[in-house]
Amino acid sequence: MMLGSLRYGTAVGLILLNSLVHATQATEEGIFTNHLLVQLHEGAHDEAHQLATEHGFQSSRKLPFGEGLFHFYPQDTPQRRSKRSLRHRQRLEKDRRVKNVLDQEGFGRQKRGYRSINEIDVKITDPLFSKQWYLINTGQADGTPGLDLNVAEAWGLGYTGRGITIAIMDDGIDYLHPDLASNYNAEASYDFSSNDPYPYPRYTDDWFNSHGTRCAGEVSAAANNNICGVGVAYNSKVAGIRMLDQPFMTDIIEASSISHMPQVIDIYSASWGPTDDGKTVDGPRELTLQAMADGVNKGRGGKGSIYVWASGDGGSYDDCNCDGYASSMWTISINSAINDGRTALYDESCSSTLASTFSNGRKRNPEAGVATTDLYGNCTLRHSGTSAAAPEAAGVFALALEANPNLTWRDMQHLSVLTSKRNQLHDEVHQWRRNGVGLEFNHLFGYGVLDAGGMVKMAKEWKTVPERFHCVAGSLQDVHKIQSGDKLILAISTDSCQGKDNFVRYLEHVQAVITVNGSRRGDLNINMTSPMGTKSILLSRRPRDDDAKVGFDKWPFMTTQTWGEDPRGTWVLEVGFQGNEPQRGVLKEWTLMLHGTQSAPYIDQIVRDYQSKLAMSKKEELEEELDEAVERSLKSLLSKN
Ligand SMILES: *[C@@H]1O[C@H](CO)[C@@H](O)[C@H](O)[C@H]1NC(C)=O
Ligand SMILES: *[C@@H]1O[C@H](CO)[C@@H](O)[C@H](O)[C@H]1NC(C)=O
Ligand SMILES: *[C@@H]1O[C@H](CO)[C@@H](O)[C@H](O)[C@H]1NC(C)=O
Ligand SMILES: *[C@@H]1O[C@H](CO)[C@@H](O)[C@H](O)[C@H]1NC(C)=O
Ligand SMILES: [Ca+2]
Ligand SMILES: [Ca+2]
Repeated sequence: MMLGSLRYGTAVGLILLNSLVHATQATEEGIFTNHLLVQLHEGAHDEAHQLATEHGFQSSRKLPFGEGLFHFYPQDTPQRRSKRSLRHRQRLEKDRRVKNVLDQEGFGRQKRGYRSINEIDVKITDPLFSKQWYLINTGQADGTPGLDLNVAEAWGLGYTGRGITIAIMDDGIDYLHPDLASNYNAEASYDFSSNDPYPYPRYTDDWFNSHGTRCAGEVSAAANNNICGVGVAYNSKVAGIRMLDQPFMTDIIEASSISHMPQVIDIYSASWGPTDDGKTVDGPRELTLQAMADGVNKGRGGKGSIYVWASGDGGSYDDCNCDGYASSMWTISINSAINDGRTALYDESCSSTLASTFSNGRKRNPEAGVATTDLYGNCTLRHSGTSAAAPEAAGVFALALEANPNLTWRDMQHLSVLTSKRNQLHDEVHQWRRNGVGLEFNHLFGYGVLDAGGMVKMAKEWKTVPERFHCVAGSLQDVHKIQSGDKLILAISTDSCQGKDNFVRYLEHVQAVITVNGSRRGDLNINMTSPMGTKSILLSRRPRDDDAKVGFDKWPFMTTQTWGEDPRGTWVLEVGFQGNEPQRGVLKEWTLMLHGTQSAPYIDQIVRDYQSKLAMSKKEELEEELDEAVERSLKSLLSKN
């Protein structure tokens, strides 16, 4: 590692100067080994071995650097000692052949990406804690060690969600559960399914309504009460918003839920959406859209409600850009990885996903699921789906909000982009790529897995990002025919409203509002490439979607993949059909909407980001990659500003 080798080089230089100042300073914990660094006078080099054995060492080894430096090593293996062996050393120092003697201090270096649970200083005794591999992954249930939310680091810094309220919008919460009761925020809870203040789940024999209770435990289950496990933010408050348990959803119920007590509730977690049947295209209706807009603009005293959304369980047959909740700019859409870093079989991919957390493994191992609270005071090891992933993210965001309550809804997205990690995530279908400012992303996992430690550290020092602007970069409204084997390619050249008040120079979200139909909607496939060369797959093939009438009507496809880029230049849209049968269709509109800032979002903090990225990384290679990525984005931010 860079730091280690630097320090080593310095130490040798100091010895040659006969200065011991720094060397002793580094001995923080007073660990002395029985290895000595011995400098011999010229002419005595050949006698090193003899000298070593005379003084009780096993042998000596000439070091390839420095002048006349030898390593005197002992008979036994290195040991931790709290006292120097002074007698040995003094005898050696008095020998006329010896010019200088220096103890070798012992210090810690850890293999990156691996931590033993014993090395992590978390004092949690709850019975299921060791099964919560998504919190601390030591390889339980055949998982990959180190592949976790890195909550231990955030907890170690003192952040446990204190003072933050997360609402679980779901089928209710068993608020009498002994692991949830102490963290339950009754005032902020409500039952919109039956219009009363008690969102208790309705009983069914098959425990169908256990979803909300399981999600609540992932966020706010209490620590050290000897019950189940712990939540990601185990000192946070959890509110229950029961809204899924009635025959039909209505716009009023949705809108009421996501706008419930926005000055008390900080984070709303939703693990639901339009049917994941691979053929539905649906999103929030009028009231709900208005409620969301109000939430991000006025919630939390104007800093904005944080909406966390599960990206969907439709698997490779679905595309979460067809889910208007997950693909909204106002929600943070979260996908899931399993405990060995692969995608879950039910994961949908799309360009609007921002980051990922964890859900149950593909393996049969019964402990590879998500351990959490269950109905009627029970615990479970089997919570699953992207349903399980969104509350974990809500918990991580609660930790970040505790670290810095000033974070806006956009700050939270920027922090997610900057601190999420590729770690050991592996998508067999889509490559990891870098966008035009060097940020690494994946079409399914977004910017990677959330890193609670990295997030709270960056959150603590974070300065609110500059004002957001919106620019309509262009709108093509001519009718274009599309048919199989002959894809349509369109271009919009834009200056991104430069010279106007609403100039957007550094991108956050990009929306492509598209009206298109086809003889088979599911065979449609749309890509969009930014001026800096980042291709977002706006719509993948959905083999089960056989709509031949409705198509997409002014549908806002969204991408987060061009985050930080300069939008000026030519955007290219490619529309085609995939699949075996010949299809035809018509595109009637492509409107390109750019959202972002005029001034560089991280100009005040990018240097610090650069350092914390290095400090936070778990693997050396990752550090180097991030190093380059941040350097590149720094360069581009500076040169183009
Ligand atoms: C749930 O808890 C109740 C009460 O402690 C217990 O009787 C029951 O067996 C548990 N059910 C399951 C499925 O674990
Ligand atoms: C939050 O904002 C207030 C007012 O601007 C400021 O005094 C405080 O230091 C900020 N807190 C953090 C953690 O940045
Ligand atoms: C698509 O829209 C065009 C123009 O409105 C219409 O003529 C055509 O029939 C539609 N095609 C399908 C498959 O619905
Ligand atoms: C979109 O991109 C994907 C992945 O690179 C590619 O397989 C597909 O053919 C592209 N589709 C169009 C219409 O360009
Ligand atoms: Ca507990
Ligand atoms: Ca879906």
